[in-house]
Amino acid sequence: MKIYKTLNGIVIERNGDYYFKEIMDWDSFINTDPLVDHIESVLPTFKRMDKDDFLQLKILAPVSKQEVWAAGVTYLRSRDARMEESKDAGGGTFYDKVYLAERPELFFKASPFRVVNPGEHVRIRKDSNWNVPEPELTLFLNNRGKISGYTIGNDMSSRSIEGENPLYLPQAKVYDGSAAVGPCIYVSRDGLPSDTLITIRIERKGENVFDGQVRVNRIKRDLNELAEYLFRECSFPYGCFLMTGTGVVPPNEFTLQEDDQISISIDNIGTLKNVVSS
Ligand code: DO4
Ligand code: MG
Repeated sequence: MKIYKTLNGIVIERNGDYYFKEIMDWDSFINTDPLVDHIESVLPTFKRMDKDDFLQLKILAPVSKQEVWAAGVTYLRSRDARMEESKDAGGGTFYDKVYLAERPELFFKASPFRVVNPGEHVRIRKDSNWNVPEPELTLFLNNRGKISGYTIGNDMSSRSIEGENPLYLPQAKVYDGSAAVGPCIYVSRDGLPSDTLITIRIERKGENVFDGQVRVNRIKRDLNELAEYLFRECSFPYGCFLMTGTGVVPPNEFTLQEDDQISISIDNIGTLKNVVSS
């Protein structure tokens, strides 16, 4: 099942059918545990709607009061790319070490205010000349720290700023329009299959300029372990979103440009589309 936050209320998609309710308390709704059982029990109080009507609704990022966090260097491809971009700054070994370390890299990515809705503009920094999207499976962790659903995240990043000095990570990662999340929260009793595919396409003036993909089972870390580390010394009364790291990095000569269209798809969840602006 998929849960959409829209301007008018909540939509549940189940087996291709759409159900709507004007519920405004998103935070309580998504923190009910177990979420799948809650949705099943309240679905009869929702009104069935046509797909065409659903497509007219303004879909928002599934974020209300939740912080967005991110894990880094969880795939080999990310480790290699960071080691390369930071070699002149002497940062290379940090990434190698964190890839192998017991403690994962976790960083604060965005307050809700900085999260961009599906279809809207993600940004590249004006003081950065090397910018990439990072397509990431994103967990919804409820206020008990349990993985309760899955969505798609784009961890927009400045490679020039992070590469100059790893201590610049917050500036490379956190700025207005640096995170997109959505289009829904996917919930399932069985979680996600381990061979779930993440794909990304970047289009420029109607042409594909980058295509990449990775399967979730290439990740080095267990998803529950990432959640456990995040909740060790942080509480999240409304739950939180955790981007789980990128396994796709465009070649070094690639940088995003204004008006590029980014589409990130993950099996079972859907596609998150955004346009780039500066
Ligand atoms: O270490 C820096 C950030 C890495 C990251 O965002 C990723 O691997 O996805
Ligand atoms: Mg990332």
